Amino acid sequence: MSLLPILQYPDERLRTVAKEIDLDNFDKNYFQNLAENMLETMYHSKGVGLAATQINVHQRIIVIDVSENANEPMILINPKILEASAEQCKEAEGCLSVPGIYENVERSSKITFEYYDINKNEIVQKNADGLLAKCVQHEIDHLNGKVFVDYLSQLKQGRIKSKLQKEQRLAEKHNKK
Ligand code: GNR
Ligand code: NI
Repeated sequence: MSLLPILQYPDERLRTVAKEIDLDNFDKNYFQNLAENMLETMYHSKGVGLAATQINVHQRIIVIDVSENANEPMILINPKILEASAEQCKEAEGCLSVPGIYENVERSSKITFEYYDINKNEIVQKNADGLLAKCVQHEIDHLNGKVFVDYLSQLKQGRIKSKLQKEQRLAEKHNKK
């Protein structure tokens, strides 16, 4: 297992739209290994989700664990939202690609989604609300090249960009010495 580096906003590679994974030529070992490394990276960073986009792999796979004890990992291949409630809820979100920033984002409060389950070898359908619903929407956004910051005002986006670029320059300088 290995920790993978996470792309940091405003890295343009976060804008890449991920490719559908071909289930007819499915390399189970490759994706099992990738998912395990993604989970290790997510748990290490205390996140509840991670999309492949964030580790610069542009295929439609995400991992999620919203359980209390961080012991219920989910691996979702080709996740798709089938239904999203008109009812919205507005709550603070964070992102491992946007460290230290927490802002309110409006999302559908309930969703129906489907994905290919790597263990069951079949497509499964689920309903979700609460944190899981938010997380699935947040991760699928990543696969579509979208980051939660995109929902904020231009003013806030600009401030967040400057703050993170400044932090990244400082970290780079430090790493060289
Ligand atoms: O760890 C995370 N917490 C979180 C909180 C509210 C809504 C979405 C998330 S996902 C985020 C991890 C992450 O960046 N996933 O892409
Ligand atoms: Ni994120």
